[in-house]
Amino acid sequence: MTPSQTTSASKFLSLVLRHEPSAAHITLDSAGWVEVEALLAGCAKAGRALTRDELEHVVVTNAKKRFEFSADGTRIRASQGHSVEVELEYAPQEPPELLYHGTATRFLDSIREKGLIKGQRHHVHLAAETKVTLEVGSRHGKPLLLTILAGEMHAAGHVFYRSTNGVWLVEHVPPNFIRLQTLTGKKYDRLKMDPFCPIFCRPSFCHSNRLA
Ligand code: HQG
Repeated sequence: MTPSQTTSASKFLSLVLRHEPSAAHITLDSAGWVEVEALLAGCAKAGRALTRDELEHVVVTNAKKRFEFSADGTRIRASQGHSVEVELEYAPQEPPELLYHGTATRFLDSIREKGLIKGQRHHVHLAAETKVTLEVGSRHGKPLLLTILAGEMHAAGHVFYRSTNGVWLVEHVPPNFIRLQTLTGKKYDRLKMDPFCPIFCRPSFCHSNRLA
């Protein structure tokens, strides 16, 4: 498979396994799983034929590890990101002190008022690092990095889950647990060059930028 064929197949699988199983003539079980055989047959029927080897290639090479096989290899599901009703059955976990969320500046007023809400998805998605988080934000407009005081939230009783592919999931983030970092011009360029962001993600910086 060429890289563009792999990306195209991955996008179709995201659609089918997270949002619209009927696009490949399949149904998901209550935890989001489908038999691999049924998926391959459904993809063929939808004019998006894929061999088992190609499916494995898409799953293994996916940078965000969006899909997972069951232990016996007979079933497949998306690890997170669903809009269809599924219960992923992750166990609650204690999060690190700080987590990050990438969003766009145009959402800030609403986030200031309501906190982070899950919208169409089952959870608000948070990340343990900033680089991918910023890319996620830039899908929606001018990117904005929010630091989430996850340790404080957890201590206050909020329940966190971690998906198989390392995404932190939570029902809601109230505004008082969000710290703001504005990334424009030079700062943003510098951050892009340094994925570990040693300067702009210091807790002291984050804590000085209270959102509420
Ligand atoms: C924003 C990627 C207004 C929120 C990533 C985001 C992620 C608010 C947008 C996954 C708001 C929702 C999810 C409020 C939140 N008012 N806007 N109160 N609260 N928002 O696509 O987090 O590539 O549903 O900040 O890695 O962008 O799909 O969520 O900008 O894990 O595998 O509303 O997508 O993974 O957008 O992305 P989305 P997201 P994949």
